[in-house]
Amino acid sequence: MTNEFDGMVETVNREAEKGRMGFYERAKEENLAPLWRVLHGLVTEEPKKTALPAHFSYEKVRPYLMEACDLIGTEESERRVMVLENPGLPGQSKITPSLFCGLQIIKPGEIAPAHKHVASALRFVVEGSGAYSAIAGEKTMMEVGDFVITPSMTWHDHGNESDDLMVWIDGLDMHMVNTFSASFRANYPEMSHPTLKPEGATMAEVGINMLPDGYSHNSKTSPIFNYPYARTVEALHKLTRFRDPDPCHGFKMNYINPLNGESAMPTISTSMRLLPKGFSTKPFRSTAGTVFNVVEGEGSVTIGELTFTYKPKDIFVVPSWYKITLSATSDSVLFAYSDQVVQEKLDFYRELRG
Ligand code: GTQ
Ligand code: FE2
Repeated sequence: MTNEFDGMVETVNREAEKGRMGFYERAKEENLAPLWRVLHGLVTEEPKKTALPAHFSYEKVRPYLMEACDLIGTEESERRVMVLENPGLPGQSKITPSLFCGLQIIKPGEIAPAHKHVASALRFVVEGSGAYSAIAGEKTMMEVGDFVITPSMTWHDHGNESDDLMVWIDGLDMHMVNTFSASFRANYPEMSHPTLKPEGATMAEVGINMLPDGYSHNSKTSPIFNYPYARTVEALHKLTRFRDPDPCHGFKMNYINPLNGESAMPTISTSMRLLPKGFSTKPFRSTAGTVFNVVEGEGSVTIGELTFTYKPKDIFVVPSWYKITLSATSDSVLFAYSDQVVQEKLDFYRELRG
């Protein structure tokens, strides 16, 4: 599959290489390897296009979620999640080289047991109502379109006290954590973490542009762990009355940590955008690998050479350096998450408009 000249510097003479093979073999014995055979594969002229554009139709995916419901419980599985794999990265549980995407399903009466880990997680609710996620002993009830955060190394369990199934997207950064071999995890000794704060406590503390006197918070993640859809979509619609849409992004709002104005999560950028009916975006590309979920509306998205039509609940993936254009046939509200914030912190991020 990989040929031995893959990634080899064009200037290395293939004939001359034959005379060097013995040297390479002896060097290998000492765990040494010549850079000149791999240099341009390591330091590429443009981003490597390993991940591919992909579209997951919720209509097609949902029956598999239902089947998983019949086949395994949340106690045995810990989390009943079907992983969305990038077709260019099979078997790696990656939706982009740095990000995980899964669809988690929880039945009425079920509990997904409490655990914690270094990886941060986001939940984006796709279907159902009235299941909760409990973060450090505070429950939040979830509705479609809500964006919920599980910060690094924070106890969390999920439960469904409603009569309906609930499905949400799990976005995690564990591939970043694992790149640095920095992963730890632990299970809580009981199924659920004890309740320490009443529901809505954090919203009262930090959700109204006020802080309790003497409040302190020492996490790099926003203390707000549920950004309800109702408030987000209301703000977006209001913006359309007095602001111009960005030609490439439409009306786009980023989720932020209200304490410092930075990204709500330290490792994953999150946003919601509104594309009014008939709006078509100008081409845009960036080095951020991005996962989109359609909350409302229909339209089409072109990613590189591929065009997909989208409907509510569909998920699509825009890998690094693929050109994206969106065209809304009805008012469209799109959630997105990406590795942009990490790339910005590390000075890797690049974008091109047009
Ligand atoms: O819900 O805690 O999809 O820890 C992967 C890892 C979900 C979770 C995932 C997790 C979770
Ligand atoms: Fe977890």
